[in-house]
Amino acid sequence: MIETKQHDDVLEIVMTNPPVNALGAGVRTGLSEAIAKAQANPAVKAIVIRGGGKMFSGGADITEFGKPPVGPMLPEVVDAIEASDKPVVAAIHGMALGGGLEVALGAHYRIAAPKAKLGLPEVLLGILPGAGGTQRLPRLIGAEAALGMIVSGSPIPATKAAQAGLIDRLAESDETLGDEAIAFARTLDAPRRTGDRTVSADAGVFEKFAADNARKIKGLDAPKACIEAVKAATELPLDQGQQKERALFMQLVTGEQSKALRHVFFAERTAAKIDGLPRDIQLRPIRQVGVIGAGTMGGGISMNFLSAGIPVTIVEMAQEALDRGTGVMRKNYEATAAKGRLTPEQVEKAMSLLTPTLDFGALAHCDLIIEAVYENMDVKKEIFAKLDGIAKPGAMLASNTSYLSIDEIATATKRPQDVLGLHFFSPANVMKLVEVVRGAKTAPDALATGMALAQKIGKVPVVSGVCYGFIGNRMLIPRQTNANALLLEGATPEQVDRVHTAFGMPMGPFQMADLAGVDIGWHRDPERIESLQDALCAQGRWGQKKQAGFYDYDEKRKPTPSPVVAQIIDDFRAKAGITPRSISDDEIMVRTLYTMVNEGADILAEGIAQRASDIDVVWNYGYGWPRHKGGPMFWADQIGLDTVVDGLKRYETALGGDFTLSPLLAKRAAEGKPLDR
Ligand code: T1G
Repeated sequence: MIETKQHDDVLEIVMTNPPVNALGAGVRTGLSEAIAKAQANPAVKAIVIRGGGKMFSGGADITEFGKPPVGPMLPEVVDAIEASDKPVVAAIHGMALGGGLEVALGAHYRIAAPKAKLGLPEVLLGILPGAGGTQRLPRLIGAEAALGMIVSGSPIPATKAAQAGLIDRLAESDETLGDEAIAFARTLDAPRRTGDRTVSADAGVFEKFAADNARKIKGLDAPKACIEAVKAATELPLDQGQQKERALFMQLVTGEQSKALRHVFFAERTAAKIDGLPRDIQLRPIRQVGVIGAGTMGGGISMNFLSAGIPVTIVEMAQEALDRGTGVMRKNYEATAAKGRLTPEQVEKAMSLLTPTLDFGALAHCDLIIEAVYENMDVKKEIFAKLDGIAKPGAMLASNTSYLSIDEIATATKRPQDVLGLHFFSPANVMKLVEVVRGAKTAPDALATGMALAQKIGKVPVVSGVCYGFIGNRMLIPRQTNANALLLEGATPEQVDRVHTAFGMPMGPFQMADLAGVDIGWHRDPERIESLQDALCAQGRWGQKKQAGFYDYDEKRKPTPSPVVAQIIDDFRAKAGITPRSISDDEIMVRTLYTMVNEGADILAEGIAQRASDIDVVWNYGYGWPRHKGGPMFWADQIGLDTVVDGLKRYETALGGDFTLSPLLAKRAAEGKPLDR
């Protein structure tokens, strides 16, 4: 956990707790003992603390939260470092995050390798830096800069940290850091305690910061507490400020929001594991990707690979479509560059890796080919049959289908073992989620390669079995069915959507329909009007793209309730003989959110999802589920599965004959156990 090395009169203390040097009890004990021993050792004139392996430290051991505390606690260890009578230098490479950076803040001096990153991401876990970070960081870089780092949770590069005064020196490289730190320590003859400093701030700084960030921190407990703790640093001496920090930390770490955010942190990492497959399974090399279809999805999918430096051959049927598709890709890159997130050179580099062609045969040299064409089974099977004759042996053949059966698509080939689903979410170059769909015959190495590749291009992959809509879109079905029914029964689109946005979703079912396109899946026959969707589409109300859908939109796409839609709904009610009634928010919540949980329980019971937490990852990264509520399955456990079951039973008449209560949900509710046993 801790190794020490004596370099003449400098003691080097190395934290060794792979993979991230999490500051678990063993590391804390070792650090504490090493610092204490050094005080009593006359041969030690100065101390260097660094991390073994790939980073300084990823912070406190999050797996310890919620368990009985084991001393020494991190604040004590950091205080002991700062109290050292011999100068202490923190030598930082890789990442110094959370408690890891707080250890470095307890040191008297800091030197970092040029590519190192330093941050206090606790707020992303629903907590705050609880080992003095809210008190020492402001004393080093000022209250406003500290507020920015602590409330955003975003790490900063070592170069910026040097400019801010957070570190004293930049080393030449990772490789020279150790020696440079020891040499630096040797030049020091006294400690320089950050806690001895004071920091002041104009009174309005904190209120202004809170007001400027109001939208971002709305409904979240941790950011407010971070602001309060940093404010305390400008008003109180270190020890009192630390007491304030500790009190706020304890409130947050035991709160529902932090439990949910920690759940998502681990759920995302667990989702990357495929039960039953060895973690070191041999992956297929993917050097060249082929994409069929240069539409919105094909273009977005291609950008993910190009941005990761993987060449893409993109195929279309007609030159005009090909040119339009590649033009949109370039425009998207240039828009990102305009925001300073890409350099023009990076744009050109990415686009240089793209080979647009009308020649289907050009896919023969690809290691992975992703079909992203019209959502029609016959079209897809025709394409896969052609691919079967063109793709090289061992090439992976993926469909981006969002609903259809990968097993049926695979029957169009003689290589079902190479066929899988890679379901990207629109806009594919932005949304992090990829559902990696395993067919009945998908080879384990193909599945594992799909998962690893998704991570390589910066996505969050989740394994899904084959069913209509896989995990996320299948759960949308009961939500949308009930949302539409609620309109006919008396609710308005804005009432249904408000329940969802008040819950924390970025948008409600009807806002989402307008964004995605009301005409998705429409039969295109304006004479055939059998549903609200038909009625809207027949009048050209296809959503935001037509400035009219369930809402009216101005040129800035600002939505307003539509009297036309209200009339369409009224006409539909009259035709169906429905007398509108007042609909409560509770009924909307149950019929559109509890039914999603019910569907998720079936998805779990059928083995379509490996774990309930995988379903949560799908909803966090594919649909913007509020992270501080963990995900639909975590949230259901938090409010109580019996609450969910009781709610569904309360509205079983309105839910109608098509609705069936998930046996797994009913069972777990009766047992008082969570869905993920
Ligand atoms: N504690 C416990 N386990 C951790 C961990 C942590 N802090 N960080 C990572 N792991 C596990 C992770 O679950 C995974 O496990 C493995 O390490 C590799 O992680 C008092 C209270 C550091 C940037 O929020 O952001 O300090 O799946 O796949 O991509 O103020 O991990 O292999 O079994 O993410 O190289 C604050 C959280 C804690 C940083 C590395 N620190 N970690 O990314 O590896 S609270 C954080 C990360 C705190 C103090 C407070 C990333 C990383 P498994 P990985 P990576």
